[in-house]
Amino acid sequence: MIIERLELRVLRLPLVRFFETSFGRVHDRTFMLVRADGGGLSGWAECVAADTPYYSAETVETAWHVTVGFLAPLVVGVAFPHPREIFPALRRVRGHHMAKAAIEMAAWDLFARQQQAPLSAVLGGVRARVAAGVSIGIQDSLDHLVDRVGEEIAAGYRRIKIKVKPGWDLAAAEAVRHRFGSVPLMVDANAAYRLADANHLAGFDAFDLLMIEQPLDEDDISDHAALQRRLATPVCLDESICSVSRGRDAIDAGACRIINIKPGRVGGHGESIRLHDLCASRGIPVWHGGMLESGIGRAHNLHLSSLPNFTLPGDVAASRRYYEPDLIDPPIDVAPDGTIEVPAGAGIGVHVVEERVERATLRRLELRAS
Ligand code: OSB
Ligand code: MG
Repeated sequence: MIIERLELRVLRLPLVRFFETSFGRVHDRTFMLVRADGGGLSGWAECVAADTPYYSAETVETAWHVTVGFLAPLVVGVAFPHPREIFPALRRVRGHHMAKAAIEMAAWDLFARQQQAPLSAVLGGVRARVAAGVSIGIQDSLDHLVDRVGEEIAAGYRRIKIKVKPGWDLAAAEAVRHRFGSVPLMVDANAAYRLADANHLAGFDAFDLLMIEQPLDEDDISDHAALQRRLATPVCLDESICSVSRGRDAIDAGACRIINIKPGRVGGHGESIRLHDLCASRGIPVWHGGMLESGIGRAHNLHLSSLPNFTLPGDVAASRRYYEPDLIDPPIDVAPDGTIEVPAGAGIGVHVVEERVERATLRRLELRAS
């Protein structure tokens, strides 16, 4: 395959509802969108870097800078036998996995469309529907939180995740447990704690949680291992798993019992498959994370979630929870049984509404082989 032309855009979409994590509240999402053209077809993907360096060091601006200056020249006009060859070809550029993933994933979509196959089939997926969970942000009060959780359970979601931070943690988990009994529940701290908080975090053990996600800093693999030894609740890592080899180190160290896979964080679909396979071989269940994606990134996530070791419900929810309208038509929806269909058409299998893309665009650039 050859990417003859790459189109980059920066888009801004308002969120249906604000989303708050331990690092702050957001009301909209600014992100880079990539379109890769080749052989008369187009592949699409979005870069999950945000406009702030709070979840990860990468931002929209670093992704734009690195893509335009360093990544695009390594891929545009270059023949690749398969999209899995792209990530290794970008090795000269250190880090910047979210920027690399956006190009790589657009290439996978283009490749699958050229094969006239759904992306899931090309990735090695085995499921036509995937189990959906939701991630519920920090709310203004525990009453609001309980109301929000109730709405999502009524919509059919199979697992509830609530965001926590110091000052909004044990009482939030307790309120949800108390009101909704045995609902599958987990918490995500987005690195808001220190190992010195281990006794406090052990308080979560009283609530029979599926897992606690990323309690400590991204770099703290050995601290996570020490924390896991003190908790009955399984630790799941998100931010820390910034590459396949970091995933292997975390498993070897006993830093987690579960891993959240986000293709943007590890460098795309090829690296996600390698991480998925590694986890399967080590008996570590995985689930698919979310980054408030538009329908384009969301569709990619559904295809990847159809791989066999995604045995836990992911943060792959209906588009209407995030953007209305979304960039795609029809939107992605959840069935009353809490599953979402993996789109069956070629590539990511969703229709991108180009007028909506155009309307949300803040900046645009076209790159061709020189
Ligand atoms: O930590 O999983 C996270 C959103 C933005 C950045 C980080 C995270 C999240 C979510 C939301 O939890 C998942 C989603 O609904 O897309
Ligand atoms: Mg997380």
